[in-house]
Amino acid sequence: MRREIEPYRPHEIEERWQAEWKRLELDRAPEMPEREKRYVLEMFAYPSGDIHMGHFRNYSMGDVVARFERMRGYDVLHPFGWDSFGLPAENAAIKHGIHPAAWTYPNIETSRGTLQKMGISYDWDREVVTSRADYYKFTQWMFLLLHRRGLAYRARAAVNWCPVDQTVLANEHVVDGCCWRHPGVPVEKRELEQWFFRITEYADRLLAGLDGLSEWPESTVKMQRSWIGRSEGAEVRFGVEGIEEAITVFTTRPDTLWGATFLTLAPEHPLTLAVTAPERREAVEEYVTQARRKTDIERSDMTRQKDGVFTGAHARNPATGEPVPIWVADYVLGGYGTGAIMGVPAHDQRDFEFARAYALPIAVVVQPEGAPPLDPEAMEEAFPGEGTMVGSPPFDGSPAPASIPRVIQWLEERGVGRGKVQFRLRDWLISRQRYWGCPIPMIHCPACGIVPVPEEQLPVELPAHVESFIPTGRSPLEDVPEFIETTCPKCGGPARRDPDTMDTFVDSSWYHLRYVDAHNATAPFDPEKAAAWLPIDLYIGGDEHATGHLLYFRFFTKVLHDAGWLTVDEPARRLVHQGMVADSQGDIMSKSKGNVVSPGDLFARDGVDVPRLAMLFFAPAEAEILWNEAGIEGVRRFVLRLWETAMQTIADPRFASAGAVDPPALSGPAREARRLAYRALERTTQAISQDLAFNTGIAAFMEMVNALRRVGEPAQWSDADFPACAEAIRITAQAIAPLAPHLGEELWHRVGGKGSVFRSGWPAIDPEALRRETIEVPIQVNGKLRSRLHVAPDTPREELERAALADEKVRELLAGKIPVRVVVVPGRLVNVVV
Ligand code: ANZ
Ligand code: ZN
Repeated sequence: MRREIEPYRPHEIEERWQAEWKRLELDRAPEMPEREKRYVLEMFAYPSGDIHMGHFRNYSMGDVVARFERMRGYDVLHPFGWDSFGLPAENAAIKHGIHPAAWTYPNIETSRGTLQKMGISYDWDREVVTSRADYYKFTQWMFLLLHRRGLAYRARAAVNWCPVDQTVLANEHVVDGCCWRHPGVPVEKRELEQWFFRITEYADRLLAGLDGLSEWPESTVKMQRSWIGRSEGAEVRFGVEGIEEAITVFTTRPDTLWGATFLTLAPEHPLTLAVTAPERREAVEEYVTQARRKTDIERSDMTRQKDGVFTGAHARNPATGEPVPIWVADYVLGGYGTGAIMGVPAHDQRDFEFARAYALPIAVVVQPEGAPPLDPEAMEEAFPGEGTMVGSPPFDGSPAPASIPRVIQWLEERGVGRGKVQFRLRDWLISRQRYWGCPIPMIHCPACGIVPVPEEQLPVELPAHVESFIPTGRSPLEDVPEFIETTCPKCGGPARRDPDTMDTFVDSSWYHLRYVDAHNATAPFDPEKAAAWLPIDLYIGGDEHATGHLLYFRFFTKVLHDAGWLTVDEPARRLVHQGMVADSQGDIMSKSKGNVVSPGDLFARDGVDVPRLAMLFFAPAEAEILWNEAGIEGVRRFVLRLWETAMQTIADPRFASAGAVDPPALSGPAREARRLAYRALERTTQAISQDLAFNTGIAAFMEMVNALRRVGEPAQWSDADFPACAEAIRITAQAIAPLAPHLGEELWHRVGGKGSVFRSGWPAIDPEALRRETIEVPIQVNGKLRSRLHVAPDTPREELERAALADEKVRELLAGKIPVRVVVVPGRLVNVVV
């Protein structure tokens, strides 16, 4: 007889438990952890519209881990916030003709609502909103700290400038040398006074710290390493005829100095025009103007034809004493090294191509070992390899590049060069001439110069109203007299505030610290709380931040460490990049492609747990997901089957009085179902604590439910099997709870659990139950018992033969001899005849 069972009603279940969790303050982290702590963090969000599938995936993953860690008895900090200043908000506001705040805050409301509906277990009491004065007061505090420590400074810098919009552009907004909004209109470079953070001061430590980040994706560590880009080499000075100053080049191959047959300056090198001969001036100026329009990426493209112009001037090679022509070429970048290079065409491919293009001399100074000598006339490419130094008098016969240290010493003794470590990393330009950002807490006084705003005057509030925030290349704040006009904190005279706002990546460089003490009104955070909660144990977010945010927040951590605010000097122990969410065709979901699935629609149909399980089931954390209906359908069927089986089990009169499991009394299928329940538990434990391959855990639950059904309808389970099957349901209720929280909680209460499942502990694995049932099969050699196999009862003939011959004892006895015959009686015996 089949009983009517209650249907699965996800919406009702979710609403009920979410209210109860709130009442229990399940998601609240204590001020200070009392037990061992776990800090689980997902990158916070730009409040652009509503939560999308990428968010859903990222936050669900973090939530699984946070809930699991709570169940295991840790004090868990799992907070959330909004990266709400910045260009996306401003651009959207311009587009819709509203104030950025009027766009931002309703979006936060909507998105928070969706996250709460999603049941993500955030401690909302610690929410941070970077555009709120209670937060950015301390972003300004951070700026002042950096300034005090000599890490914030002002300098002129060349920025991208769109002549149509009259605005500064980010590098990302320059496409093929033109403004992204105005194809065909070349971007210009403008010199502006800007604020910088001296991140280069930390280049060495940011690099060294990477060695300790063993739980970060290797690819990200590699990207940071090459972004920081440490190069060892030398600076060499070349005197210039007719001018006082020398041209200094940076080279990683000072051992090839004797082969330097020309110098090349970057177009923006300060000496470019100074050295240029009058008759070459026009050509050089024309070239410099052209070069301004290109991005560094275009300029360093190896495949591009290398062009340049001769300045008409010469320098003297300090090693050979020979004059060398000075050229200008845009393959030399102004922002790297010294912005000038020595051209060694025989040993550097770019220089080789350049020399061939302009018929410049090529001098071989390194000969390859055991190969015919290089002939400059016949060479088809540069020889950058190892060899013996030639044509380099004091060093002829020495190995190259192994002699570099000796060459550097030689240069230093003669005062024409020195060893130099060069980093690719540039200082971080943080000022923006935009409205919707954190005001820079600096004051410009005609008498005292640049004066920091005293800490007790923070926050410098962003005026709520500006005439227009449409970018014009100068900050809109300049036109707000109530903001801009102030008094100098030093002399009390009239002064002006700095009109610029900070890059939003400054806001996000320390938000993870604010969470530990989100309501602190007098300090960004209490160092004791930070010491207790940091580092982040698991950080989940996109890999697009590899050389941006993920470098900046390491930098801030080190600065705060040095200033005595943090005990750690790396922010996150473990980093995971969640994979993308694509549609069923494999196209990444995006508004412009029109292939987005809205999480809200999914929840309306299936509730949260089914799409959440599907999301986790589709692929391991770091792989891309192909979101598809068939997959959701499979997960939905599994959930319904589990629900139905659980309800039938509970409805059985034997359920309430079910005794302990008696393993030897179990039928084969029941023993297998029990084993699979423990395997699902084991796999889920591993997945969450190690590889985040949640999909394997969910697959194990699916197998387990199928195995339970193979034991029969619950009403038909034998009295011996019943306790084992009921136990499988009970384990599932707990072990599936991190993955499908509402379902888990509901099942937990239905099977008689007390209190929230998230406070019920994590079920222990019974290794005995995990063991697959095996039988013993004796192995004979020439009829004599020699060893035993432990295999599944239904192991086929071939498998038994293979296993017997692979047996160590048997192999010893055979000593390489090939058996005449192998007799196999499945389930009984193997006899090897030699
Ligand atoms: C002479 C030479 C000879 C070089 C040779 C290489 C091989 P990394 O490893 O990237 O640091 N270089 C220096 N400054 C540059 C700039 N601003 N723009 C473009 N190229 C620049 O590479 C350093 C090498 O890149 C330097 O060593 C210099 O070329 C070039 F057989 O100097 B070399
Ligand atoms: Zn003053």
